[in-house]
Amino acid sequence: MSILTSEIQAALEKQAIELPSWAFGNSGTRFKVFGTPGTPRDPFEKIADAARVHELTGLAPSVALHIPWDKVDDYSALRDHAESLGVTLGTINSNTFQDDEYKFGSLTHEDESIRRRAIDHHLECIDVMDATGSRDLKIWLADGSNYPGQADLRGRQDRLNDSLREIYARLTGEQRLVLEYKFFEPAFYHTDVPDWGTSYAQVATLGERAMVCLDTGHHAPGTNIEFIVMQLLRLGKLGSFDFNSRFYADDDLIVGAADPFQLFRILFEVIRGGGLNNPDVAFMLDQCHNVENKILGQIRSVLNVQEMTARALLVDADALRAAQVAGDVLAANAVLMDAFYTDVRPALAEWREGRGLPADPMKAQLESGHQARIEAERVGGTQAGWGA
Ligand code: LRH
Ligand code: MN
Ligand code: MN
Repeated sequence: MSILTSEIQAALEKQAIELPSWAFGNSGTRFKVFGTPGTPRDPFEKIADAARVHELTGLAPSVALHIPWDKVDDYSALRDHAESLGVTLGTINSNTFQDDEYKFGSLTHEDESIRRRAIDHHLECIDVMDATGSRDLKIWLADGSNYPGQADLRGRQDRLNDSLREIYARLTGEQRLVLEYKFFEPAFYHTDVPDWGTSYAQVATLGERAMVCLDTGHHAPGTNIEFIVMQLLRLGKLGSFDFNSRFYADDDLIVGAADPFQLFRILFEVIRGGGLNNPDVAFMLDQCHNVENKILGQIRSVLNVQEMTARALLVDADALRAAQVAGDVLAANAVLMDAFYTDVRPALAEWREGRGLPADPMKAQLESGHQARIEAERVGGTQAGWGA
C-alpha cells in the first residue's frame, strides 16, 4: 500500500504548475548570459519546450508569457500551437522595466505622458489576454528610487493607484489583476511596491478580481514567508505564486533547491488555508536556468513542488491540532517534522507509472534523445534570451 492515501492522491492529481516562457530562453547575470545549443528562438519553440515538461510530468499544463518578450503577430496562432501540444497559455506578464522612458518609473511616473504610455502597455497586455484566453495580468514594477529625497514617495503611491484603477477597469469576465511585490532591485533606496502590505493596500481598493502575487524570492533574508501566505489566504487575496529559491537576493534558482523545508512550510500553509487546487490561487514558477539545462531544470522544479506538496499533505492534522491545544510544543513540532522527513519519491514514482507517465521524468528526458533533436533542429536564427 502506498503511503499516499487515496485522498492525497486525489489532491496531487489536480495539481497544476504554470511554467514561465522565459525559463527556456537564455539568461544570466549582469556579468554574462550564456548561450546554449537547442535554446528556443521564438515563443513557439519556448512553448514546445514547456509542453515537453508537461508531457513527462503531467504537472505543467500552462505557460506564462512576458510581453514584449513573447510578442507575436498572431496570438490566436500561438494559442492554437500551445493547445495542439497539450498546454494552454496562462498569465500575461507586463514589462515596464526595460525601456529608457521608464528610468524614473512607469505607473508611478511624475510625467503624465510616460505614465500614460505605461498604462497603455497594460491595456495592450489585456488585449493579448483576450486573444490567448488568459485569465491573469501580472504586474511587477521596477519603480523606485536610489537616494533619499529623489522621489515623492506619497505622490507615487497615489499615481500608482490611479494607474491601477484604469487598468483594472479594462478587465472583463473572469480576468484578474495580480500585483507582485519585491523589497528591492533594481531600485536600492525605495521601491514603490516593496512588500505584501503595499500590494494588498493597492489591490484592496480595486475590487474582488485584484489580488497579490507572492514571489518567494522577493523577501528580505529571514522573512517568515509562510506567515504571509497564511495571512493573504486568510484575507482572500493570495492570487498567485511565483515560485523559485534564493540564497542571497532575487536569485531565481530552482524552487526547493535552496531550502526545501521552507517550501514544505509554505505548502503546509497553502493546504491549511484552502489554497491547494483552489482556482483562485495560481501556482507559477518564475525562474531562470543560467548554467543548467533548462528543460531538465523545469522538470526538477515541478517535481520539487510536487514532492513537498505530498509531504505537506502527509501532516497528521488531527494530531497536530491536539498537540497545539494541549500546549505540547515538542509533540506539535514532531508531527510536522515527521511529515517533512518522509521520503515520498518512491510512492510518487509508482503513482506516476499508474498514470502512464515515466516513473523518473528526469531520466526519461535524458534517455529520450529529445535534447539532441532540438539541438539539431534549432540551428540559425537568434536564440531567445532575457529581454527577448
Ligand atoms: C521581477 C520578477 C517579475 C518579472 C520577472 C521576470 O524580479 O520576479 O516577476 O516579471 O522577475
Ligand atoms: Mn516574479
Ligand atoms: Mn524576481
